Amino acid sequence: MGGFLSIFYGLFGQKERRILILGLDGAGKTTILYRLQVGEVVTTIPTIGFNVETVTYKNLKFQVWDLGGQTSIRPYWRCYYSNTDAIIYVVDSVDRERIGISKQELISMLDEEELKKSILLVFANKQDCDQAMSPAEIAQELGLSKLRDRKWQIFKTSALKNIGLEEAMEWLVTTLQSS
Ligand SMILES: Nc1nc2c(ncn2[C@@H]2O[C@H](COP(=O)(O)OP(=O)(O)OP(=O)(O)O)[C@@H](O)[C@H]2O)c(=O)[nH]1
Ligand SMILES: [Mg+2]
Repeated sequence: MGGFLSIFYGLFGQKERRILILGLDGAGKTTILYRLQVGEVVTTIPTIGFNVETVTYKNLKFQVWDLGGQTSIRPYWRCYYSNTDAIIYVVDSVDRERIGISKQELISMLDEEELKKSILLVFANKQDCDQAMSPAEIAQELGLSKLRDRKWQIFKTSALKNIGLEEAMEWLVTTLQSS
């Protein structure tokens, strides 16, 4: 019985879920990755390429990919799309000027066949800043209410002050388990 159980858990229990963290450069993706992994704020430099780490939350293992968000790197995002369980799309809530570009990148990404079944979490990040747009404003700007056939949720986050990340992971775990 013990042997059977361990084979069972080996096959199913420890399956790593694949998460992509995407968003424009400077939105806070790498800061979020390491906040999730080591629970601390690390000093980052702009990501050229990617970072990948294993994050464990509530006995679930996640393989989390953080991709560089600079204009010249965005065309490579699609190389990482296959088998993605969830996308964390990070928005710099202070960056009003580029919210339209952020929307375009989000919409073209969600159009991709390989991501049709991926869950979407939008992080309205940098909420510790005075000038931050509210999650409602960001949801409106990104046109989230128009999304069809997609499980999505927006979260108010600050990677710097550790706001909202726990709540987002909780929603992710619940949503993954119910799908
Ligand atoms: N105030 C504030 N600053 C943040 C927050 N999250 C990240 N930052 C800062 O934003 C800057 C960019 O953060 P990164 O995590 O490197 O951004 P990125 O999205 O990985 O950027 P690329 O790798 O270029 O795509 C850094 O100076 C971070 O300290 C936050 O919640 N609040
Ligand atoms: Mg980065």
